Amino acid sequence: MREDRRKQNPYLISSFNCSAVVGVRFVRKHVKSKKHILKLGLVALVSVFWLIVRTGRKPSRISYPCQRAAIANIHFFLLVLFAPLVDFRKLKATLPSILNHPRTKTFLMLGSLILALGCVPFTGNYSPLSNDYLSIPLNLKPQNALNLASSSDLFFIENASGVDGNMDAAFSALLQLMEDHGLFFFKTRSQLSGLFGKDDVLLIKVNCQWPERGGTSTDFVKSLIRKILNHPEGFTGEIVVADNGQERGSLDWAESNAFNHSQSMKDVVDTFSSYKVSTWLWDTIRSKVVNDYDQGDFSDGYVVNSTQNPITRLRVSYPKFKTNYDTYISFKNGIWNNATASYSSEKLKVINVPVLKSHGSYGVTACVKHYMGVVSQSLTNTHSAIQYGALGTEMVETKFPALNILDAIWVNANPKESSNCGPSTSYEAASFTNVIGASQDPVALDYWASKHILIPAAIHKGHTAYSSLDPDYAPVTSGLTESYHNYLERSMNELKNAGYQVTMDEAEMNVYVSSAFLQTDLNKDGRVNILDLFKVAQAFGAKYNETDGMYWHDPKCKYCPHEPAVDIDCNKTIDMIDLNRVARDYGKRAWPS
Ligand SMILES: [Ca+2]
Ligand SMILES: [Ca+2]
Repeated sequence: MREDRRKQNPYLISSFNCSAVVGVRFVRKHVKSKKHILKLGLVALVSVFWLIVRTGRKPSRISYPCQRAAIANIHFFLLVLFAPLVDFRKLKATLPSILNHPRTKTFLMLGSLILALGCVPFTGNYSPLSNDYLSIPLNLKPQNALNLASSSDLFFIENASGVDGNMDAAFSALLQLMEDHGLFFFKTRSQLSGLFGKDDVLLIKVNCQWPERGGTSTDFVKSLIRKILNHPEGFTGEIVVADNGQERGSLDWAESNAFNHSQSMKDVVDTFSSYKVSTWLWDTIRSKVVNDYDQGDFSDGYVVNSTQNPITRLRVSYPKFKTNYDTYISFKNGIWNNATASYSSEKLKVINVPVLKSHGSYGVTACVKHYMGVVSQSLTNTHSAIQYGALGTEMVETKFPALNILDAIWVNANPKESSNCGPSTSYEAASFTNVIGASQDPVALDYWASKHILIPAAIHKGHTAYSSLDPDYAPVTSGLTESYHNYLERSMNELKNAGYQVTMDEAEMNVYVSSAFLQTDLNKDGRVNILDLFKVAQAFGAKYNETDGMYWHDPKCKYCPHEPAVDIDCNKTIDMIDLNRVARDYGKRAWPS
């Protein structure tokens, strides 16, 4: 009997010291026990008292760890009290009586008190990510360049996807990380070195050639556009989302790379209808040769060089086109002003946003190979010249990207040595690495991402032969046209010769890594709050299962299995340590809103 009681008693609550908060097994069961609720209520009451006494007239003290633990106690009590509310079927039936119940009044009283203290409001959705969204552990390591004189800066954001694939937090984290190291996304009156001014024309070069996971994530592009439109001086410029899928492209795929598969690039653009945001599918002009605007030609089409580069065998080609908002864009020369009959090169900025994936002819495709969607294949047959470094020439001779932002959220990590190698990538073949990376150096970004994201993902998938993905491996793996190493190095040489800072040497790379969400923000709503405590409570006592990598109760509960992310200290059990970690961070948010 005593044994049973001990088993049922989940409240390993210490008093209001820093480390202790609460211990539970199943939240729902608690509600049945008035005695337990009384105990919790007592702790909550003492916590309230503690908060008032210790915080006094200094609200800043609310962020102290002890205060946070006290707030967590209070919230946990409220959570246990109102656990039935999580079950909406029950809610419907019990709502009228709940509202009149003394507990409700207590809840409102305590809630008001907490709000009055200015601590943690009850916000956010309880919308956990599904099991498909368990990212591959990568352990990206920051590093400092040994050779500072000619180094490239790389920025990576792990844990990038939020609720329903939302990438807003990832972009906030990315811009903050860049800014912390001297690269400013926004050009403003006070930050003239920033990349993008409020009235610039931004061309977001996406990959539109493939459905499913083969194209750039539309969640990613949505948050990128949202971020640009939030220019601190108010955005008055224009955004064009464009690509040449070389006959097979679409900016309106029914099966897109997105949390909601039906969200196409066009759907994303349509949500910003109060701004000048549009799409342009260059497939439609891929075979039409035109002259540029300064030659008096105003039709949309491709400008093609008459001569070929002797080293890389490229005949440079680039699109020129009028946008939905009557802006004349020459991909090489910039924005054409008809009144002054001149170009503004500086006003056009290219953001290069490829997907990181394996490639059946060239091993890996990312930032450099992505310029294959700038050229016209039908007019120049550039694809066969990639091996000589042609796309390096294309970047030099047309418009070099102001910034490359690599979509490594879902990657194709199946090497040439296996089946399912890219560039086409089905939902099933992709790996969820959940990272975005950015750099002004497309070569360094490609090099580092393939080595530290793509190869680990390939290993995680069980591949043992993956030299086709290796940026240091010069021999040509069977079936490839050229090795990844060789085409990347030849492209790099073209860029280097033109004076760009590019490198394939890790000793010349500064790598900065951050995360979109705090580790303890388990439901990824941007704040460590009661919903995160709830996740730990729900999984409390569950243990790691070697077979599926998930956490299970024995016997399994209604909510089994539980996400590995809840085991914050990775000791293979969801326990007091995890609860304590959440309590310690209680009220924190990763990025200022
Ligand atoms: Ca949260
Ligand atoms: Ca643990």
